[in-house]
Amino acid sequence: MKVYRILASFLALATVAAFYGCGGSEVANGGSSDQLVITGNDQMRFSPTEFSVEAGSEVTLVFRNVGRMPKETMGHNLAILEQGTDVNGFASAAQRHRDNEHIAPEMEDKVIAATRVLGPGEEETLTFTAPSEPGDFPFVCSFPGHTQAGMVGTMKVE
Ligand SMILES: [Cu+2]
Repeated sequence: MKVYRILASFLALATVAAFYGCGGSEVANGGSSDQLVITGNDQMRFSPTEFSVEAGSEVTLVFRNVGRMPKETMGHNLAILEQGTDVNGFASAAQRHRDNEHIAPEMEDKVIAATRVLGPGEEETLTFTAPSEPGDFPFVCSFPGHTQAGMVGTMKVE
């Protein structure tokens, strides 16, 4: 599976550590320093809002919801979109598709890679091949209202 999920925010760190310890999974805090990690927070912001990848390379990206608010009202996803996608149009179409992780099925062809909607403390690892042509590719959180509120960023393909 490309998708890897960790639970848990409100649990003690020790519990989380125990999970890492027994799960044998590769993603953990304190892992390799060159790991690409993007966070989303309760203020509806990504950090960083820009990152670069090499054209055609295999990219591993961890998206982590570092907020505390409930998923139902402050869930976040991260969807990397094709160059030139109208991000507000994409987000508007996504609004009513809660059962599809807030991705409109008719716009899935615009999606290079996307996580599911994550609750507080959750994270997901995406693995995908970067586009072969250089350029700026938008990424958004398509949870209702978030793109419009500025939860957007840019993946630079170099
Ligand atoms: Cu969001």
